[in-house]
Amino acid sequence: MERLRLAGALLFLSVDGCTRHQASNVAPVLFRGEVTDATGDATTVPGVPRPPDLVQASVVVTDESVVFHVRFAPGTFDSATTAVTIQLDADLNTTTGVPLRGMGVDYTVGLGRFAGNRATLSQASNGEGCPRPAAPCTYAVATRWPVTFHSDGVETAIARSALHGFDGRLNFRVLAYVRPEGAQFSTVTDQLPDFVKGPAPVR
Ligand SMILES: [Ca+2]
Ligand SMILES: [Ca+2]
Repeated sequence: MERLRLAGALLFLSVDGCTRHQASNVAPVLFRGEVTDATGDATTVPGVPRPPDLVQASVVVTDESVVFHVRFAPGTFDSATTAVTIQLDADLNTTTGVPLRGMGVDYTVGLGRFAGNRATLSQASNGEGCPRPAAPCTYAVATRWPVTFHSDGVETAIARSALHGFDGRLNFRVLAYVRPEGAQFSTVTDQLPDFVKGPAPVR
């Protein structure tokens, strides 16, 4: 038993050492934010046995990049059917961007269904329904970025320079959607943080 415990400790040290070694090769983290959400609180959707259930999201900002990582409860994420939108108030100014629940959303990051095998970075836009000087009410795809899918989630790295008016701090909220076969519209199944809470900070 003691030997097993020791082996476990050595394994832990070795993994930890590896992590530190890797970390020393990448740009230092300047700002970060991480939020968790309850498991089992996804909205029930007819025809969808296991609706997308968000459990964690993190944003890590370095000099060069902004890395987004979104995780789901086991068995509730399918990159072919789950759509993810990350709303960003990138200038921490509620009067710029699309006004939404305590944020002025300047950008959205789209992942999964609708975005395909890339992440889409879309910018708040004055569409036909909201000509200037009204506040923007829609988004236009600006750039696309590599994405990595895991069995329980998805991550992407976006160049920091792609976000204008961004000093490294932001507020964000993650929405997960699913569209049942034959349905006309997607349904939001979970939000992180929940709508009753404020957006998540990256500081
Ligand atoms: Ca959840
Ligand atoms: Ca804003």
